[in-house]
Amino acid sequence: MNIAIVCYPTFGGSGVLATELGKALAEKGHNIHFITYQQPVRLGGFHANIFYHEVRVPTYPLFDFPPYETALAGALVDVVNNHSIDLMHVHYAIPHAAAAYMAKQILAKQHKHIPFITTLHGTDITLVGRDKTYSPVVTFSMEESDALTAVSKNLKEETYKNFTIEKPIDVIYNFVDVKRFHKKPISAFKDLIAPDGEKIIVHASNFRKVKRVGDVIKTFQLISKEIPAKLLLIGDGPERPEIESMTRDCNAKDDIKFLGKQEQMEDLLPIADLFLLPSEYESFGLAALEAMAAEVPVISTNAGGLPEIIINGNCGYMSNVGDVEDMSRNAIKILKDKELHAQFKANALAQALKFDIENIVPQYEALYKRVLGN
Ligand code: GMT
Repeated sequence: MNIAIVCYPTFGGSGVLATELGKALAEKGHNIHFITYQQPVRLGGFHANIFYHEVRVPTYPLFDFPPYETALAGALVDVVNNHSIDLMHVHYAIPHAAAAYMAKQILAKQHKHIPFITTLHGTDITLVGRDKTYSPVVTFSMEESDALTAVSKNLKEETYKNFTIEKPIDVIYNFVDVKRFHKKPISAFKDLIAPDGEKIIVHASNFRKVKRVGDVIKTFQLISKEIPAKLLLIGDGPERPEIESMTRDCNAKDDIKFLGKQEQMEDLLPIADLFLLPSEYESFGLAALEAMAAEVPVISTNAGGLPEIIINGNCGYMSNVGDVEDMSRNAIKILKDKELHAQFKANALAQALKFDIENIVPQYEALYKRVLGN
């Protein structure tokens, strides 16, 4: 199949998932055309079946806001016409689903019937998509999608709760390429971070409010009172200055390192002993799944779709949002008990395997065939 994929090219989970899906489909022989405003971060090197089309947004002095959605719809029409695209798959509803709808209508006038699939990822539904300004367009473009998918059962429920739509939603869970993450830790790197054998705790996110990174620092402070530990914070985003200043004022400041945005998560995660994800909401929690694939137990909240991914008391523990005492107690329990830690690590890997790329990508291929009527 020739498939056009639209996503955010940045470090967010939806862009990561869309890029990994495109790469996996290309490996299976499909031709994948990424249409984004910059090269997706996880795209990596050359692949004969992968094409990248940059959306250019011409500006004009009249435009206070360059019309990205119009530029994207135009780019979709161009790519479909010139590369015999069979279907469009857009990730994150805003504004991608509306642009795909527009492209579909333009192509229909040219007697080309090209379906589009919208994959809902999380904040496009639970936060920004619910905004009164966006909601009518999101509702319409979800309803007009030829198929609609959500990355967890929880996100499907949230969609029906927040929007008046009739459209059936297929749940296709996010996935991870377990082989890529299940590596031996790089010992020189581990020694550099934790020279005296301290436990290594990792958090990775886009540092938005919904991630509650402040709770990572609070939980870590409580942990480090009991166990020598180091905290690695991976990622960047609007809350980072606030978190940096909170860190400067805390006792454990010398044990906390900000690594910024990192592409090679598969090299970093294996050195971790524990992954912290205290989010207010996660539709899925792809970062936690990648940690589990690297055999790292997860301490998280029980919000959104996280209970669909993490088995409480088996490969991690889940607490109520904001309960940093409980999160630190659970973390200490795992880190202090060598046998329990080893068991949780093995369980994390076993659980990640359920979401392995090999189990999930065929579900997208089956959906594509269904939408194309094959
Ligand atoms: O908030 C983020 O992490 C970014 C956001 C995105 O769409 O880029 O992530 C959402 O999609 C991910 C991939 O499906 C999910 O794993 C995240 O849980 C989800 N984030 C939220 O629901 C807050």
